[in-house]
Amino acid sequence: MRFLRAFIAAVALSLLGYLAYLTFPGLGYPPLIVFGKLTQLLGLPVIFQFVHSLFGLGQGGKIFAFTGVVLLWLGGLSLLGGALKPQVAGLVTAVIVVLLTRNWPGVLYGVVYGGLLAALTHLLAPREARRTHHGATDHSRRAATGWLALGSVAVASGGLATLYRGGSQSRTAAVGLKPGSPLPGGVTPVSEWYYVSKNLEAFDPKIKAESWKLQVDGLVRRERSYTLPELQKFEQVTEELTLSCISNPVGGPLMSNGIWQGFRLADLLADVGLDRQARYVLWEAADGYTESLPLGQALERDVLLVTHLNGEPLSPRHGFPLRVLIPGRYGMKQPRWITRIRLSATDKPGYWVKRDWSKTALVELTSRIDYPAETTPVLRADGDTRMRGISFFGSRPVTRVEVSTDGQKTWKEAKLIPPRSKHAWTPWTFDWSPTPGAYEVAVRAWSGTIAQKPEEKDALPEGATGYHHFIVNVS
Ligand SMILES: Nc1nc2c(c(=O)[nH]1)N[C@H]1C(S)=C(S)[C@@H](COP(=O)(O)O)O[C@H]1N2
Ligand SMILES: [Mo]
Repeated sequence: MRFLRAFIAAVALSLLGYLAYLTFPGLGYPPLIVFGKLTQLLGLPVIFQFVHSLFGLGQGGKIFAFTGVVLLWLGGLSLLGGALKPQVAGLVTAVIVVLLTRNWPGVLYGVVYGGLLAALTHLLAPREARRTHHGATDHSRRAATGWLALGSVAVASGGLATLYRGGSQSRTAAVGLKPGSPLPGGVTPVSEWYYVSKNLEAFDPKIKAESWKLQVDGLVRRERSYTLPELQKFEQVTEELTLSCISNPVGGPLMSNGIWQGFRLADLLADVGLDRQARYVLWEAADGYTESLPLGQALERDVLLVTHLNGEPLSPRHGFPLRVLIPGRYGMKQPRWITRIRLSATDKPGYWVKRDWSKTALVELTSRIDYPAETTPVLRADGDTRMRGISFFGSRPVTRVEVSTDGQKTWKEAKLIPPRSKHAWTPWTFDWSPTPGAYEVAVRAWSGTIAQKPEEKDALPEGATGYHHFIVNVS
């Protein structure tokens, strides 16, 4: 009973704390802080491999980890609240939360938790017990009612604040592709676009255009910040470009192709002027993600800062309001939700680089069979047997694709569909007329004399290599 009571108080405390965090992000949120520490571990190669072997790709492992943190947090608080007097439990909670958040308002957690515990103790006490200590009960009942009233006011205002925040995201008009107009072939709709984040999705930054600014500073002539409308003075550029996650296995789903719109980083850097000592561009994002790029590479004309994907402003999950695009690199080199660009004389390794992933993250030549799909590898001999897929090598051209349908004994050339941009993947088709039976299909590509690497290598640390191959059953 004591522990159930404490559990209810702990849940209420967590909800209040979360609403307070939504309203005042500066306060921090203890379960999130613990989770943040944990995801740093999740990024470590050994643990990363292990978690992915258990949960597959994508966010599954993170959701599991976050659930664990929440249970630990609620369980710990329930133990405290169940075993100790409300005042003492409140005091211990205050100390823990202040240490976690490194923020004095954390004391409030202790006060609210102690109050909730005291209030619930009273409300859930048996009637006889109340009657025997009449004088004291009246007093503590009033106190309990006060605590509950205060709690509901906090919940209500937090809820209103959340609604307000959700509704007020204003966006700039779409340029380039008209919104809702059909996408050219091979372009991935935003709704199907792959998604990878160091954060749990619910805690990705949700940025309001009005309060967002891009700070450009460090070794520049004129430090300054830009609002979103101010960035529109730069010449607008539209580019089709394929993005792939470095942890995508050969044939995997973490690769998409889109039409991006934005402006050149070089134009922005010219606007602030560069100091002679500047050697590196250091990016910072609203979620604490960091990355870097040597200045020489950053000044190339196809390094973009983009505001739109497929004719729409970036969605919150894909980086609203501004993300970096560096052709030829895996996604990890290209921060979303950027808030600051700092010019520096020295390098500062990025978020994943510090966790032993590739420093340059140059994409490997890779090929994927999309039809028949590896997940439903069945075909009808009298149906559609035309194989389809893509090959991709960053900004380098794919010049030849070969398909095998006999377990890599013989190979035949596939037909390439020329890409509209040198940064986009190359779609291909392959016609065959199989009779019923089982076939091991495979694909490989060339870029001039460079052949796709046949060695089956894991994504860590430089990106996966090997041929995409699986068995297809033809009926
Ligand atoms: N701020 C920030 N930017 C980020 C990341 C992140 O966690 N935070 N993840 C990177 C990684 S690993 C990839 S693969 C791409 C994924 O972008 P997408 O989810 O829009 O496809 O974003 C990159 N940029
Ligand atoms: Mo990634």
